[in-house]
Amino acid sequence: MKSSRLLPLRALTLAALSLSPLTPAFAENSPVVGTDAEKAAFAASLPVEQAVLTAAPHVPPPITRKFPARVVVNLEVREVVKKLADGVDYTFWTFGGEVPGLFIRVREGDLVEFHLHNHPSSKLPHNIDLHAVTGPGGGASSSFTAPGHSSTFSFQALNPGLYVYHCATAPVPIHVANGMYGLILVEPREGLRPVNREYYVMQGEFYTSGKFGEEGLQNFDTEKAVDERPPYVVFNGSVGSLVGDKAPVAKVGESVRLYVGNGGPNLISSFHVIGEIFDRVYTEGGTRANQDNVQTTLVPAGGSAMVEFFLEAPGTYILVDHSLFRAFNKGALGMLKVEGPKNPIVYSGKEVDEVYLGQQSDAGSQASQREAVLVAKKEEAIAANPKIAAISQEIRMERGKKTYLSSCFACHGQDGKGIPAVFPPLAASDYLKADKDRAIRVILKGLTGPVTVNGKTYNSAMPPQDLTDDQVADVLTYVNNSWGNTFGTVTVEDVKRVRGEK
Ligand code: HEC
Ligand SMILES: [Cu+2]
Repeated sequence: MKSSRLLPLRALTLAALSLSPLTPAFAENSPVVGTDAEKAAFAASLPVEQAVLTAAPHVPPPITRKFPARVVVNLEVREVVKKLADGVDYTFWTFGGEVPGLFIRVREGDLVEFHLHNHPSSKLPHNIDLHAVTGPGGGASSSFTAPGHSSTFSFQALNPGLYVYHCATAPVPIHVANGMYGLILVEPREGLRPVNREYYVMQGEFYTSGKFGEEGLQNFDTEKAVDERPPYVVFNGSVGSLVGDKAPVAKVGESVRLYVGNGGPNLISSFHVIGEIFDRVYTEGGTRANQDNVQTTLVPAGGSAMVEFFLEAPGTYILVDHSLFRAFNKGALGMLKVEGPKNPIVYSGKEVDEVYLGQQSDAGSQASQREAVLVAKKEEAIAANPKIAAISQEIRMERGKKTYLSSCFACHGQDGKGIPAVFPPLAASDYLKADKDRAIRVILKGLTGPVTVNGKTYNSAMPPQDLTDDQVADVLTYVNNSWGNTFGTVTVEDVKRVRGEK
């Protein structure tokens, strides 16, 4: 913190309050020491603004305000199952449903009114420790929030810089290891140097019970975490999050600033962009560009860096943790795609992604093809095994029943008998039995106009049902095989085919 801001300004503040509380001049000289009442008056004197929060790799727009505001941040904690890699799922604990958590951007001197919401579906309490906070715990104890509750606290962003925030609920390392971190940028009063593009990249490791690439929902492995042996080291929460279509883009002749964070919980990142040199680095996320012409910058666990570079030549630039097995074997690899005219003087042309990734991507695609064949074989084997088939059918029926009870039951009734003259029956329905595809269409698109079921005409309307392909297959399989119906199974492939119809 800056010592100049420690002067007690209470007298000045009170004088200003009684005058014109909204003048920016007053607000810039906000109180450093004050009572609750003075704090409330200070808060009331500031213009209020809702913070724009963005999911990586996006960054909220630069702040153009020349005076402080009361910035309201609403951040929701959610525990969600998401993709960690192709075929690999993980239960992430998140700030805003994303790993890393949503990017927060405020200005030096802002009063940040923080609302932390913990979604009712969460299993655990969570909180937030923002490294941008001056105060014990960085907000942690004020924001401890049980599932289905919200906490509010406020802090003044005294020090500009790029800060990590994270959950600090015990056991803290597990909350962080499950994805509970993100970045908050406190822009200096005078703003940052203007650039054409800004992106948000944050590294973190995941300690899965399975090896890298082992399919299915993975559990957290405490032993690997304690030993610092992560199967995954990734940017932005998953392998491939910044690759291919998802790669951030820029153009030749543009300047780029990357806000690089490292959630850890254990490893230090040797952040490097293959094919670029950082013109400027703000080491450790401080506000002074303290080094020019840097190849690789260290980003500590629980720390950050800002790097800026100008793009002279088109092509694909590869973002890595230069601890290279992490990049090529554990996922810490992203891309920046730069379009524009060739610049043969600066670079002759052969593209870096072919040089570096060619063999790997060939091997990768061969492996993918082989894998697809094997997965198909596995499915065949499963389908041919009557015992597994019977269990799968039972699972489908139970899932279908759940969907039925939440989506259909209100109209068609628990016993599928419907209501005479209003809702047609599904039990023993000749209409349902006659045409499987038509039944799928009814669910996807709804049904209106006269329809005859078991000799009786209904002329009403069924709204389209907003269900996934799986849910449609499950619910129709359930309906087709309940209440005495034996109308056969509906598969996901059936639903996909019908959904694809013109
Ligand atoms: C809001 C009430 C409503 C809901 C919810 C609803 N339906 Fe219907 N459904 C109807 C009505 C009304 C019709 C007849 C439409 C008409 O008269 O054209 C119908 C017709 C049908 C038919 C064709 C006629 C028959 O009896 O065989 C099927 C099959 C069907 N619904 C299945 C479902 C399934 C499965 C769900 C849940 C995923 C569902 N419906 C949800 C009201 C509903
Ligand atoms: Cu937590």
